Amino acid sequence: MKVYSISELTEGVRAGDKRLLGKAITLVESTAPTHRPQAEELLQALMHYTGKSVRIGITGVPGAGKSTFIESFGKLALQHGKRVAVLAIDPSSTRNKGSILGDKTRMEELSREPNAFIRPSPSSGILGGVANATFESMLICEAAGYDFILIETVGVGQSEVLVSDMVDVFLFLKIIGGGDELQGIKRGVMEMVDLIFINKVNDENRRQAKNTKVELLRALHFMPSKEEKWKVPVVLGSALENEGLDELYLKMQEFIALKKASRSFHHTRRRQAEKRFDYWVQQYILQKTQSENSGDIYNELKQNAADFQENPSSAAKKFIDKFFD
Ligand SMILES: Nc1nc2c(ncn2[C@@H]2O[C@H](COP(=O)(O)OP(=O)(O)OP(=O)(O)O)[C@@H](O)[C@H]2O)c(=O)[nH]1
Ligand SMILES: [Mg+2]
Repeated sequence: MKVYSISELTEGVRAGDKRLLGKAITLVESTAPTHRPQAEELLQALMHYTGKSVRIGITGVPGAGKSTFIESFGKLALQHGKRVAVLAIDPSSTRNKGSILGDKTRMEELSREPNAFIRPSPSSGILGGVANATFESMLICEAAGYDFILIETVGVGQSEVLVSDMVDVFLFLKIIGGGDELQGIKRGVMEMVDLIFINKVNDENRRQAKNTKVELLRALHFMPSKEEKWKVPVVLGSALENEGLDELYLKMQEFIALKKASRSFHHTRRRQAEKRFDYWVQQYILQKTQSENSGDIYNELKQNAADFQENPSSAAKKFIDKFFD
């Protein structure tokens, strides 16, 4: 297998070469510490070309239709002359029974489009790690000139928080009926969301969908608004039948325009970058503290904690004090 230099990867990404784009993403996804310096070099080289896309997070319970939605919405965006990249976060390892395969077929048409790029979720790593890899993959896609980055996440556990911390627009895909309560109009999600799409609406359930919309709007009314002057819209439609997507597209454009005008678009990104910085400070401190020259004392104190001889936080404090001495 050919090993590419960073300048080859950088140029490939900038030229929109999908194969090299894929390689570049593989590099930042790597959990091997030896790959990290190259990843840093690549990200730094691409830095000036990032930031120009709109980053869109899509959440919803398994089966809500996120992938189908992305396929339809992505094609719509292409019609509007946009280039579209799709990334996925799937933090639950129990769910790897073919969701990638499924997504490939579900986004089949989109994946064949020259102006679209689809990357399945990284399959391993801890929660923060996966999310971080997605963040960096997103930057690389931006440098490759994609206008929209769509991030699919499963609406379970922490993943929504992680995604909402890296996007400009957060979309909640909801389905009516069938264990609706389970998909929890979780308060947390409602506070994060910018747009809601009720999916799989058809003639039989339209009335029910409208009721759900009223309920959602009522619930939203009592939520603190994330964006001043923005009332979270609830759009009815069907990703499969291509219904309601034009309306959603317009609402999204409206939201982005508003966010840009109020400067919150910029400010949110600044806050997100600060969080990434803190994340990496922790990562690198951890890495350094585990490096060979501090390894003994690190292992010794960790052992003490494991043996219940020292309180874990006290042992950690002792280690850090020694380390930064
Ligand atoms: N009738 C109908 N079916 C839909 C619609 N959208 C999606 N589906 C179907 O719902 C099923 C699940 O769709 P996906 O797009 O895979 O859902 P997902 O949210 O990506 O699922 P996970 O990735 O597994 O969490 C598929 O069989 C779709 O064909 C819709 O608007 N109407
Ligand atoms: Mg999916």
